[in-house]
Amino acid sequence: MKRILSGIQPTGSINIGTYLGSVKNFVKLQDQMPDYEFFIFIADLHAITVHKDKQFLRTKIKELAALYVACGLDPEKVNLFIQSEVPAHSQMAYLLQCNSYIGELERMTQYKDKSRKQETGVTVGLFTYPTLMAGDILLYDPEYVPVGKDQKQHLELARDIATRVNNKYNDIFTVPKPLIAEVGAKINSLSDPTSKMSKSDDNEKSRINLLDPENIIKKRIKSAITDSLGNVKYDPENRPGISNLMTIYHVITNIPFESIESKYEGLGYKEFKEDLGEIIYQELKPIQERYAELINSKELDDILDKGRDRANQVAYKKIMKLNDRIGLGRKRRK
Ligand code: ATP
Ligand code: LTN
Repeated sequence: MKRILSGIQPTGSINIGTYLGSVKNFVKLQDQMPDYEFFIFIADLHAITVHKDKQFLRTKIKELAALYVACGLDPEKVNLFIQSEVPAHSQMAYLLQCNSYIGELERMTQYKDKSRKQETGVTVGLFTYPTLMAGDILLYDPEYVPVGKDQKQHLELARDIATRVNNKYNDIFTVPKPLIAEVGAKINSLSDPTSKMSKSDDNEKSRINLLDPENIIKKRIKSAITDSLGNVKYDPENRPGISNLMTIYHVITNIPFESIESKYEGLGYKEFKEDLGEIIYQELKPIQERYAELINSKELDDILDKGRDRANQVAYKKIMKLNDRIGLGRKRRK
């Protein structure tokens, strides 16, 4: 069976950017592509490339798993698991590091950005992060990897590494293709609409988290940066603020941009923002209700156990096969 795989970091609460750009797309895909086996995991090993408090990390891992299911991921269709519970991920990262070059990792823009922002020492883990990510992917031979635009460069590196290892060790990996959602692929910050809405932004006003209460959701939209022109018009180049809000509106409701423009013609931002606040709240309400049921439930643990067991089954096989091809250990008796 062909496969699809993606991961998400438990570095903070999920915001509507990640939800609209990644999670929602995933929920759609699981229904649109019934011929594929889905793997989705919580990338906790990725989260520790920058130091995290133990309690914070534990809480976020569980929260993320519950949120995924609350957002509509169907455990019958998707293997949901926690990365560190499948040891092959760390093993594969090492094997791929021995097939990657310092120069190509130095070119990764996310590494350049994140290492620049780092006040204390930059860890080797932050540097080798893309090889861990390549390993996450190549272990499962997925045909497609749904990601946001910001992960495209990492995915290209994974493809390069796969091709290199294939040439060296006789076609062991499927070369994965990115699957990038057309609109909604990038939701920007509410306080700086030229940069991505991110969970690691220090400014809380820059985002709406999936578990935010109604009053916060509406407050954040009300205070979102727009411009002084005052008319609702989609023009991402020249008017990033209002266009970003319209993108959120469009991705949730499926209403085309032109129809949104005509709906608010002659009205100011106030009406538009009030409606958008309500639209977001209505979208998040059922998710929050389901989350409350799941967070401390046995149901959630059972889902994660099942996902872990299936992932281990596939990943262990691949690691053993690669070890063999490289010539590590003793030759396996088949
Ligand atoms: P950080 O900002 O801390 O690096 P993040 O907010 O980008 O994290 P991730 O866990 O790295 O979140 O991303 C999970 C997935 O969601 C990725 O595929 C990413 O591309 C996508 N994604 C994250 N933020 C957005 C956004 N604002 N718009 C669209 N997609 C997003
Ligand atoms: N690096 C990604 C998360 C991630 C991932 C993956 C995505 C880790 N491993 C494998 C797709 C496939 C991020 O920061 N969004």
